[in-house]
Amino acid sequence: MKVLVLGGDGFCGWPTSLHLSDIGHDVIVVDNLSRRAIDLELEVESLTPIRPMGERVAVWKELTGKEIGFVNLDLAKEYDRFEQLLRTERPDAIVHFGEQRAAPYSMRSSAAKRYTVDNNVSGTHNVLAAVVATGLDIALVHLGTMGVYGYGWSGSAPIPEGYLTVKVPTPDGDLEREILHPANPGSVYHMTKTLDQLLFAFYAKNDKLRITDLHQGIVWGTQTPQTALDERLINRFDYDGDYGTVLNRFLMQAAIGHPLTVHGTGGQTRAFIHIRDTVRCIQIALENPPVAGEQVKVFNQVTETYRVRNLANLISSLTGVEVANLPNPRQEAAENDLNVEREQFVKLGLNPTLLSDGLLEESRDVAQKYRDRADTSKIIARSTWRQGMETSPDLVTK
Ligand code: NAD
Ligand code: USQ
Repeated sequence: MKVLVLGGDGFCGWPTSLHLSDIGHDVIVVDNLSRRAIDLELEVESLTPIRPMGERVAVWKELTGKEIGFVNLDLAKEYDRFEQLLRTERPDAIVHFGEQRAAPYSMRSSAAKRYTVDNNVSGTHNVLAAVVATGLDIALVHLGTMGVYGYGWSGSAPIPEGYLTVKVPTPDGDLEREILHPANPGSVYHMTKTLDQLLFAFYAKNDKLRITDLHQGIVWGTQTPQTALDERLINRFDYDGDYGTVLNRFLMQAAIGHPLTVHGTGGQTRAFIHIRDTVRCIQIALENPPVAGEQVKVFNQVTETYRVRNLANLISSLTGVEVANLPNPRQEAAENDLNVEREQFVKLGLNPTLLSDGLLEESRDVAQKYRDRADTSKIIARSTWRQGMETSPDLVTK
């Protein structure tokens, strides 16, 4: 099938584009390279030396003979160009990764909050409006987040895959209804994902668009079989306080001997998935779209849950690097349990990659290889959820 990968230059989008191309799909990446621009703004670079998009697709063609198209386009600002692109290319499916995805970045200033809302909500709405305007039958797969559910709202009850069955009391007895799980975002970024959910619900109902929303956990790892084929195809590895996510940060910190930066007690429990499983899940979602008129299909794209301090202790025991308990720059529950339903992907053939499968070492080796590219002054998270919150000073690197 022909697939547009929106945000296909990013951490999840690039390996997904390669995977889909590898299995025979006709892939076109649409990306405005805003993530690379934010690196310049933050004066930080991916730990791995990612190549420009033009070189990436040229190397892929050189190695495999397969072509990946690239269109530099801003989804939030260039609606007409995007609609025209759909009319010209007539894709069978769209995978939508193209949003500002860092919670700390979304909280760092009024400008970053407004940018995140404008970019994510307008971009997603433009995609939906353009699909309707063209009248094409395009299945949309969107990357959402586990963070739409919030943490601890329903105690230890399992988080369902998108929908919750509730009982509404009436004089004639209880009515059973299925509703979208209540939204409980913990950052402006996560809030944009809860707004996306409403846009999807409306367009699935009103225009019978076929939409799948993947509520993905924190992605860890770097390489997939395709990105590992040649150093020029290497995937991005974010380690800085805004874009680096917790497990990859700990692996990078261990590789350079930096104390592991646990926020608070580390009692936060979060959901995780390896990048190799992300690309498989996207493939599965593309192969199992909803039919027209069906409600938005929601999958929890998660393979394991871990408490942050347990991850830190695991990596510390493997590497001997000490654990530092730092003031938490975020406003979040200090301790929470997380029980997530995740049967759908497994039933459809996902064979989960677990932390115990030996890939922790692979990611640490990648970090070790590029350790000289690390700027240790960028490691501590300095974006706070409210003014006046404390952050840690830089920690000395051994
Ligand atoms: P990323 O920042 O590496 O990639 C996003 C890509 O989208 C970038 O290449 C960026 O340039 C592009 N983009 C952003 N706004 C755009 C616009 N207006 N027009 C065109 N392109 C635009 O992020 P990622 O880690 O690859 O995440 C991809 C998606 O998956 C995001 O939507 C994110 O919310 C979701 N997700 C990521 C994780 C994770 O741990 N990385 C976890 C759960 C969900
Ligand atoms: N944390 C630490 N130390 C660190 C970094 C983070 O203790 O050095 C803690 C945070 O305080 C938080 C948890 O680890 O409690 C997770 O933080 P994170 O930065 O790894 O993940 P998060 O901000 O939730 O965002 C990431 C992606 C986002 C995606 C989300 C999935 O950036 O795009 O939506 O994971 S989820 O968490 O399931 O909502």
